[in-house]
Amino acid sequence: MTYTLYGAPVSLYTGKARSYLRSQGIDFVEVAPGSDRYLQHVVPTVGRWIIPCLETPDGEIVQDGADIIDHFEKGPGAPLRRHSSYPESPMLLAIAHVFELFGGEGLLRPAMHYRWNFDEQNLAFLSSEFALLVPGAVHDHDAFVHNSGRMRKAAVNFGVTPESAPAIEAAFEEWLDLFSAHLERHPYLLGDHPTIGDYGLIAAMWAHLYRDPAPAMLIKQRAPRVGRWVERMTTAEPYLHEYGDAAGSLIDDADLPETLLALLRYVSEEYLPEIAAHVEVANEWLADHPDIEPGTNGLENPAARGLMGGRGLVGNGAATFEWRGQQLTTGVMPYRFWLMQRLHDDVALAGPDTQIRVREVFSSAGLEPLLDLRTLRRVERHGHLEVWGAEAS
Ligand SMILES: N[C@@H](CCC(=O)N[C@@H](CS)C(=O)NCC(=O)O)C(=O)O
Repeated sequence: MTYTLYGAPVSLYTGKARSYLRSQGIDFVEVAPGSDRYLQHVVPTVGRWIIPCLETPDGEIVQDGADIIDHFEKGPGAPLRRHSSYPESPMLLAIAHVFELFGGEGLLRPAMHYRWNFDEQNLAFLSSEFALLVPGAVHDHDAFVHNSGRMRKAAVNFGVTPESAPAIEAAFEEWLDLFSAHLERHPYLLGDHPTIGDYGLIAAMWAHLYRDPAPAMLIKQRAPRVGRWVERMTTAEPYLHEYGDAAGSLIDDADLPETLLALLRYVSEEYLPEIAAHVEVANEWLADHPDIEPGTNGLENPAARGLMGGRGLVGNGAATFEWRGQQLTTGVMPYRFWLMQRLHDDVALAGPDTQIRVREVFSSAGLEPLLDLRTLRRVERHGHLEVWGAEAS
């Protein structure tokens, strides 16, 4: 029953899937995307070069970190996992969704900044690590420096500029302090075992922010407890040391710790204006493109990830918003709306009293608007791509 994870140590989204597989004790091997099997079978199956992809023992290919998790949470892999990553409490579930979204998408700014703007500390490491994408490739440092220009430039799409850099660092240090304070009492975001909130956070926090040398040094010096959470998220065995024999239960949803509310407040300041601006731009674009067939994304290149094609480059599907006293412009990616819908859908399933309580908690953290952001058409995943659903009636 061995699964194959196609991914790479340097890859942000592979980190989410790998962390899940490890912490759930699932038997898997990781294979590079430069392998023949990936290039000749997986890429044609999913329609684009993208990692992570999972190949099941039956030969099914699952693309996307959240879909890989759901293969074990809600699909045929369920008997293999140790515990569910979706909290039963609708309140905790809503909070877990927030951090799945924020970790995978809202922490991309520090992830890109600390990866690409610290050459002295990072470059030799990155050059060696990127060579791992292609098995047997000769490590050519100069070629890497030349080729990495595209990725370096892509950082701009996430709002990383010389002007925003100091505030990105201040914001990330604030994040480390708040998360560290929370981890003083809790081994994971919502208690004694990881949830989809932790798996979202580990995306940015692993490959970029804990493995790359410059931010690793920062975390180890400033927030060692966060570093141990990262290590805990990447082991199959219990790694709980300072928490003693944690009972395995999640926190009480009627008594949310102040440190968790502080993290939610941080998300509202750090990410709410951005995702709200993205929804607005997407809705303008959808209003201008009423004829997109449901089940397609209306793009010339259907494999493109940005709203208007390409990679969401600034000037081509980008949104501008206020962040820490400056204007930032970032690329709009429909994938984020799909993650946000998972929050909306689960909140909608809760009873009326619970929904009121969720609103109260979100409102106290300044996050209530996140519950009401809607694109004119839902994002669906179809044929391994993000596509637009039917017009809302
Ligand atoms: N939401 C996606 C995102 C995957 C993703 O963006 N992967 C990156 C590597 S970390 C990638 O494959 N990029 C290739 C490209 O942009 O061409 C998932 O989890 O599958």
